[in-house]
Amino acid sequence: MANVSPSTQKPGYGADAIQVLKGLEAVRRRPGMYIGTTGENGLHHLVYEVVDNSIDEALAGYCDTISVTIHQNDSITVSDNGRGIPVDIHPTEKLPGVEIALTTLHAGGKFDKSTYKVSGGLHGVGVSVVNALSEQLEVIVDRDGFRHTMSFVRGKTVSPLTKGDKIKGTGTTITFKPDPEIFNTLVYHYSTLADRLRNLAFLNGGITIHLTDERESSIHKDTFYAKGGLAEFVRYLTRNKKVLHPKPIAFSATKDEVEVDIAIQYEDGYNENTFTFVNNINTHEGGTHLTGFKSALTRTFNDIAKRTNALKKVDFTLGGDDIREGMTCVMHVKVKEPQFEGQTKTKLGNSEVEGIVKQVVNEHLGNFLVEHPPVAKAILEKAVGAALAREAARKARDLVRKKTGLENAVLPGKLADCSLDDPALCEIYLVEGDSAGGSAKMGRNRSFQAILPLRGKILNVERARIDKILGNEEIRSMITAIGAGVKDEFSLEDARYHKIILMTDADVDGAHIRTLLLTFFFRQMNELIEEGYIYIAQPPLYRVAKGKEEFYAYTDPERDEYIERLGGAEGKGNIAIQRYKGLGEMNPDQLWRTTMDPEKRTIQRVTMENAVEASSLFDQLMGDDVEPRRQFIESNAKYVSHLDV
Ligand code: 0RA
Repeated sequence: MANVSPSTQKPGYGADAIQVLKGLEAVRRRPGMYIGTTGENGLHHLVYEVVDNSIDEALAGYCDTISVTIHQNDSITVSDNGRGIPVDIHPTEKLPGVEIALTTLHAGGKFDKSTYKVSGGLHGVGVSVVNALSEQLEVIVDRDGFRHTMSFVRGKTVSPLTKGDKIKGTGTTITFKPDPEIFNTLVYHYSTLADRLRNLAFLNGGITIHLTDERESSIHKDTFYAKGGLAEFVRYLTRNKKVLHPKPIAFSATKDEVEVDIAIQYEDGYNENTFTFVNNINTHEGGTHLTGFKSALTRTFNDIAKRTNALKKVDFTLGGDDIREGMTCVMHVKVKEPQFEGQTKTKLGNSEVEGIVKQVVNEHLGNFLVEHPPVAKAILEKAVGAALAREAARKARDLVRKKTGLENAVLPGKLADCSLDDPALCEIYLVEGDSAGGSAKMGRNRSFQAILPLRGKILNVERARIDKILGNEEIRSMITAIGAGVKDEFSLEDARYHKIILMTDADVDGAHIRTLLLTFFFRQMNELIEEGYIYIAQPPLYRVAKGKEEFYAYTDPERDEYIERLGGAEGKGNIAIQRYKGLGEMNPDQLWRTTMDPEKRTIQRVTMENAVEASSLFDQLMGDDVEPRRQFIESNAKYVSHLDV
């Protein structure tokens, strides 16, 4: 439009009208100032801007249906069944209301100061901006018994308001075609519009919003409607999740003219999803409403926890993150004069809102939880679990930190470390029992072999919370010795050994301990298994000897073979057969020769062919059912594949 001087445009227009044209020209010159970008976002923003006006009309109580249509030529129609934009001549502007609305920046308040604009789009610019950035725009107003039409080209009136046929209903229909001189794309994404309109339907319960796409040969349409508003919103967002309580927690209140709407749904996952809106605008960057919500949520749950003694298991208060684990929340706040701040102007700045949201949450959430003890209990249990896990993660981090700091000082006392410090050359034997541990310490090659004796049965990590796992002495020793941390803090590069060899007795107890250790590594240091760092030692089951000749047998057939080789059956010809019930029955030299000497030993590398299946298998095996566990212990070869080293 830069080719036409506004002042020569339309003779007869007053000074105000000239101002108007200058205003819209400014929009065309710097569209980014008004709609952010001239790319996809800006293009879609045009639709939101128009729809927001209809939403305002709906919120004022005069409209319940809005339709959006994407046409084949990339134009968009937005229509509503509201009162219709006023068509009478404005007393001071001397122009029809609808013309002012479409040609004046921030026109909304100019002729209707009493209605407060709740919606109004991201930049609150109004439909005149859409008009300025459209190659063509046509408005139809059904009002006062007649259909009125008017059209514009790039913001300029090309056909003045015309009163047409008699009509019964009321409403406004705006059709616009985004200007290709302005936008570098004209292609609307159905799903982008659908997401926004769905949000609007959820945020403004009771409004029916239709979306139709005429561009495809088969017309695509959706209708969005939510009677229950935000409660339905969170239910929709958690539709594929396992929820902790059947009905969302939802409440609304108005304080000092600030309207607060909140719905909360907990599910059994570990993520937090909080969406906040102010006057229908998604406040991605948060702000005072979110701050108020978070602090009140934390306080309310801690209060309830204290009152119901839910924290007896933990000696600390629940943190905000703990309470928000598995939470999906939508908050919608309506503020008369919102101040938007931040990089993308999506952060609420109004300081008074923080206290208001806090009060509303304290009161309503507090009451809800008191009135619904099972819901409170389920959420608190989840939060306590999260708190314990967080504490455990901290402990694990400390362990790693200590290790990198004063290494020798904090290595477990029971560890007999090796002298080399290249992890690729080093191995650690985790040995069942102190006596076998003692033999292993004496029999080893101390340059590259470390020994950590483990006393008795280690904790079943499958059935314990992370804090308990890390509170276990034997487990802590292992973590410290290995030096790579656990879970999220695990880092393979910090592993002090590239071979971690489990050495347990060849009996049921030994098999059980081995399973417990494998479960621990699987859950807490999975990468060690994935990278093939975990091995199982193969101590012999028998010693077959005659005079100075001796053989170690690892299986029954092997034993029989050696017996035969030495000339006969047991008892004949002074053949001595010893069955090892435990590692402790071997002296250090025997243990070295049979089980630890890399030249002679056989060790099995533990592999996980399918971690997901392995996970559920561990779950079954280490769970409460005794039978599968017994079977597993008898044949846990499933987990290991043979590897000669
Ligand atoms: C100002 C005053 C009145 C209605 C509207 C604006 C209005 C604007 C839009 C934009 C899209 N749809 C709309 N519907 C209504 C009402 C004035 C009156 O009737 O008293």
